[in-house]
Amino acid sequence: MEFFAECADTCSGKGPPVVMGVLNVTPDSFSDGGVYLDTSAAVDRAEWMVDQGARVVDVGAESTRPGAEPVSAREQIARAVPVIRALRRAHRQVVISIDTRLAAVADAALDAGAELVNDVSALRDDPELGPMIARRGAGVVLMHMQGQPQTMQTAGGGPRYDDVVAEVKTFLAQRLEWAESVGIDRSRIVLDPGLGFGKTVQHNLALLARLDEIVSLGSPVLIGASRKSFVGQVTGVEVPAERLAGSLACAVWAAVKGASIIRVHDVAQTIEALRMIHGLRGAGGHV
Ligand code: HH2
Repeated sequence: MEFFAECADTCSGKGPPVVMGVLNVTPDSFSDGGVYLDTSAAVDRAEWMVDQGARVVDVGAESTRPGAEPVSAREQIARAVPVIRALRRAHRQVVISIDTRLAAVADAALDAGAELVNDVSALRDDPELGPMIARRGAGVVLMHMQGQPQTMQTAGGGPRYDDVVAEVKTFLAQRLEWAESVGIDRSRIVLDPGLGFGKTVQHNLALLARLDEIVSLGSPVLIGASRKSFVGQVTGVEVPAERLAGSLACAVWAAVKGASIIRVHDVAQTIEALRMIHGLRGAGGHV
């Protein structure tokens, strides 16, 4: 089935959410920085995630963790494009997403075989990116972020909202409208509240707790909670790679609340948990 039709199905509860595997080809990502910087290690990791059932592989060549420095387009292309090209050659079915805020990087990634652009700035950082995605008929993830990665957790004494869920919802509705106005087909737009991006632990928890309010916008919603620091703070697990149980709890919760795509580092375990939830739903379970 075509990927975006699949996402629409998960929106209506017909299928379990799709799993997006994280592939960071960076030296400094918060949980796996430096591990997949080498192209062949990255391709092996991507193939492994596809074998485990990842429907999407999200290739990122710039860390957006709090405090991260921007990476030039040239460097992002050098890191990501060989991996995308090799993965596309090996797997025809997998959807490849490029995690970038820059049009030049997205353009090169689409040439190499990507079809989805995951932009944590929701098309605000590079004015060329939206029109380019429209021209090429690609899909886009529009994510909410307060501030910029370098300072988003610290500027002005820390993240602040009157009602985080209402404000994120309004922002996403406005960016959705803007993306459509530059010619991106609505059926190819995914929304993401951006857990951990300019948010305190309480803000992240509120967004998950009231996720149905974001889902009510009617577009597929992506949730990326995997291994994030708010999961560590709630569960008391310090090491990111050891935050599996908390990450699974978030994935299951997001599925129950109507998320369509779950972005994770631990693909096999997440798929297992989501299948269980889907089975319970099919048997008439209500949460
Ligand atoms: N989270 C991260 C990066 N990109 N994109 C979307 N749409 N949603 C997210 O929640 C999201 C994202 C951060 O996670 P990770 O890629 O593991 O870390 P880093 O940014 O340090 O590379």
